[in-house]
Amino acid sequence: MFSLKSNKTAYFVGLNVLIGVILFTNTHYAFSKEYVVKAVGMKWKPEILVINKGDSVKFIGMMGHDTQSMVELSPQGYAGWKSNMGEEGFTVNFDEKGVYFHKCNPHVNAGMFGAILVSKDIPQDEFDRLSANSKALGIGGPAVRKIFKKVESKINNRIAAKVN
Ligand SMILES: [Cu+2]
Repeated sequence: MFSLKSNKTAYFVGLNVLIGVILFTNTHYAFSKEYVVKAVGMKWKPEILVINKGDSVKFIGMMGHDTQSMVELSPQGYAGWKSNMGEEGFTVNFDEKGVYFHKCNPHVNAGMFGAILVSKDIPQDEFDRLSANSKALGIGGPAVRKIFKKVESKINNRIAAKVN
């Protein structure tokens, strides 16, 4: 009798822990959003996307396109991504804040670049590093710098720095 009751207690404690883990896991996913970037003609729509840490981005409309992150215009040490040509629904998870530029390899000459901002809080020194790298770009440089100007206008602390 005693051992049966004890087993029941252990069972309920175990069940509660399990439910707790499930709720915690679901809560994590409930706050993460999936965004879409679509290849339209030789442009990415939206060209600049602002998301939060933990969100993901899915690339669609990929027939005749690919997507690759730009190492020199991503956070330092970021491993990067590269889809296959025409890979529909290629998805990237963003776990670190920062600015991530991406390109479509067949259309770099047409200026098919985009930027994903994971949070608008980009430290000034990181902004300066990216700015210097954008100026050093060869092919696609002018197109990237045009997008970089728009990125600058979206960053919180950059605007604050200008006001001061
Ligand atoms: Cu393309």
